[in-house]
Amino acid sequence: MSTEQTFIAIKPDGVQRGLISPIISRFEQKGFKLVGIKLTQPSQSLLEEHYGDLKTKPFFPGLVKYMLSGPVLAMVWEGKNVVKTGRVLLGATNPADAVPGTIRGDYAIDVGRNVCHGSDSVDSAKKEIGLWFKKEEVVTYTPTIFKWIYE
Ligand code: IDP
Ligand code: MG
Repeated sequence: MSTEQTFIAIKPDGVQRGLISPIISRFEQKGFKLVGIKLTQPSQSLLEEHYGDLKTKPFFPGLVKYMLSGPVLAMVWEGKNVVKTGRVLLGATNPADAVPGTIRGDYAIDVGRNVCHGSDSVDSAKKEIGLWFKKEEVVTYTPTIFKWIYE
């Protein structure tokens, strides 16, 4: 059984717009396992570290302000290829390029209000999970339906 994990977050606009349940549903219905979840107001320093790679981008101050504008639903999802497939479920960064059927394709218009975040590699997932979650906040269990999801 794959224990690959990814960090998925519903950004402040997604929380404010009532998109928590439809976004969670897509990951649940796909067959991925939820192993960590919390509604949290991230600090500026956490966000600056989370988006550290984008520090030099012109949109960085606006991105941090956007992410500070309200609570974020932080989650850890687990399963086979969950990092890559999680990004497919989210859709392209710019919702204008995100195909219908993806979260950003269905629920967003502007890149600066793209409702969700997903780790872009297994390494960044590990880093992000460590940043947003304490070790004891991520659980281990085996769903009884797994034999109907994995061959
Ligand atoms: P990702 O979220 O799909 O991984 P990144 O390139 O890592 O995309 O950018 C992080 C976030 O920064 C995006 O999700 C989006 O909210 C924001 N962002 C990226 N590019 C732009 C831009 O050109 N203008 C405004 N915000 C942007
Ligand atoms: Mg990214």
